[in-house]
Amino acid sequence: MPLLGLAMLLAACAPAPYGPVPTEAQLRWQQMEYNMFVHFGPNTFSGLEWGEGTEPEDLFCPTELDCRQWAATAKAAGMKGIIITAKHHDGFCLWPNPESTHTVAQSIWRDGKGDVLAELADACREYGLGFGVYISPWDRNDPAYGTPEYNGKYIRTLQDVHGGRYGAIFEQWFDGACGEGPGGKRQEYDWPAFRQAVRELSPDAIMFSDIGPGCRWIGNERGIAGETNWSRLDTDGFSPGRGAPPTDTLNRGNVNGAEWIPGEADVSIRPGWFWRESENTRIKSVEELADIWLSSVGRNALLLLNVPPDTRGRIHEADSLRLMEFRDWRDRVFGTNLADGARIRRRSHSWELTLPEERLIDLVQLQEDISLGQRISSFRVDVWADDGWQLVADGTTIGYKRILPIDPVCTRRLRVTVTGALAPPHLSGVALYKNSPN
Ligand code: FUL
Repeated sequence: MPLLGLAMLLAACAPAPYGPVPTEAQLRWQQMEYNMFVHFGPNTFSGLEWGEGTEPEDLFCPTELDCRQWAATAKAAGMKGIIITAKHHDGFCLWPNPESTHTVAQSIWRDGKGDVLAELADACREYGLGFGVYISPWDRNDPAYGTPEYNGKYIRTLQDVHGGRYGAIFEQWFDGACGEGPGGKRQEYDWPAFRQAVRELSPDAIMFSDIGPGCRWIGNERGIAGETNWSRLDTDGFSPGRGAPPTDTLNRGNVNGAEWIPGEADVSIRPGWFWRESENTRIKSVEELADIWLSSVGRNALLLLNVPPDTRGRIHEADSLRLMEFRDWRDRVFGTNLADGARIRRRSHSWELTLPEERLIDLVQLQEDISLGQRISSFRVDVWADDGWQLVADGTTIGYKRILPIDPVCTRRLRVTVTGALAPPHLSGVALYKNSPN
């Protein structure tokens, strides 16, 4: 049976949904797989990672801002969306936020008439990319920070961005950081009200935070999801930031978690989140990015790769070159599915593939139909060698996508066996690839 038949057979007899399942928006989000994170603001010009909030507005002055170049780069890199730091912890707003006096409107840039969000939202529309925003609740500039008044200002800030003038927003990034404001005080964040404000205006926006509700932080800033990674999480009694679940829980999810909250793995292509001249030569290699890919997208997470624009307001040549080299790697490896033309036989909980001829493989990709929930808790992969099955990989979760590196093996027959599942397993895809160049 050809591969088309394989997908059909794998999907035959769809079982009933089990446990929490993704919303349509979460399903679409998961399928994006790979998005661009953009850290841009006064820190781009000061070299700081966390601005003090006292920087003069005129510090922000990109000489050749070109959001179309960011979008063109993201598109060519194979990304599906861009999330920008509309407001980082220093409080500076990249749009003329009426709630703040620390914005592009008070800066010398374009005589105070500029709006980075408008320019980026337009560019994303033009290139068919999703447009998302990071709006930091922690604000080191706002004098009201640390008082009840601030929560209202923050909510109106969210409403200003989500109110429609930038079109649809696919993701709202809530950073959990909660440091001191200008008065030395910390804020008690009103998370339910923050979420409510976004939900009312952007019902389809995926809300990121340590505990969702749309997607969760993966527990580190290295882009590495757990080998076991459930898209389910228990959030009762937890809050974003200091009240978050332990990072290893965020990394792996909860096997019987009450809510569907898949993981998002954020990492920077450079050592820092913001651009610095001195880091132009410290961009992650294709090998490092490939490892990150296999450990994020390949472990049931979405990869959010930060590519910070420089003081011109352009993505630096060195970063875009690396993004294209990384895309070449993915095209080379994932462009040819070596399971093409395979015959498949299903026996109880195993799927046996017979390839048209012996093929050299070193990556096995498995997928579950997550629209029915995440069900598989353990599996093994064997290949036929000489006169018996030989184990080449085993693991726990699969989820939307699992890519398993294996020692290179030349084989015609491969078997995937589900050895543990919370409910009848439902594999939706098996693909085979070769990464090593020989
Ligand atoms: C962190 C922030 O403190 C960093 O500056 C950066 O924005 C990162 C993505 O999230 O919590």
